Amino acid sequence: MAYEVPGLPYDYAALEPHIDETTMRVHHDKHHQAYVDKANAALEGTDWDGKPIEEVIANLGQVPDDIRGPVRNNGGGHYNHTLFWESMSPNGGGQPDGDLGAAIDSAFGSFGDFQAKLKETGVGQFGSGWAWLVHDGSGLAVVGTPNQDNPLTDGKTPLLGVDVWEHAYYLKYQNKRPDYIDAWWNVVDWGKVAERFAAV
Ligand code: MN3
Repeated sequence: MAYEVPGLPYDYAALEPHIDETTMRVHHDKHHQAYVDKANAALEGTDWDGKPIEEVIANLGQVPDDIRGPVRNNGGGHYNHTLFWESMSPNGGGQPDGDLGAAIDSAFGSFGDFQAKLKETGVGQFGSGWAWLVHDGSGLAVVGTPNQDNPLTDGKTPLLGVDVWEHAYYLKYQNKRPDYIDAWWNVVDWGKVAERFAAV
């Protein structure tokens, strides 16, 4: 079955003022839709047609050469954005407690140190990409990826990602990517991140 853009679990304007409604409409309805359409077109008629997107992204090396590039970019775009929408909530913000909070303290020193590292990774990503909190098999780590690449392809499990493509923030924040990341913390759904962590 072809991929579809999942509906947002909240209203387009629900993340205001941190993420503006117009950005959410264009980002979700236009950008994500384009990734889905192009991923579907690339995979149609291949053995990978209908496979869960996680499986495709985790096994990119096995995808046929002639479609690997489009699948990497657009399949990655579909997976990354699906995770991104689910990682935000109008009731988000704050910081995680429980096992996830303890694991962040253990890996990075403190929640503030973790935030600084993720921000530095996102701000430092040249051009378009993502900054991620991942589980790398032994513990938590922060990594960056260019374009629509995803840590799954490197065998890591993404727990949280921030989209640092200009389309994610330019209408409201223009060139101020650091300000966008600062604001984005206010909508992070730590309950969702904790669920992913518990499942690793
Ligand atoms: Mn995006």
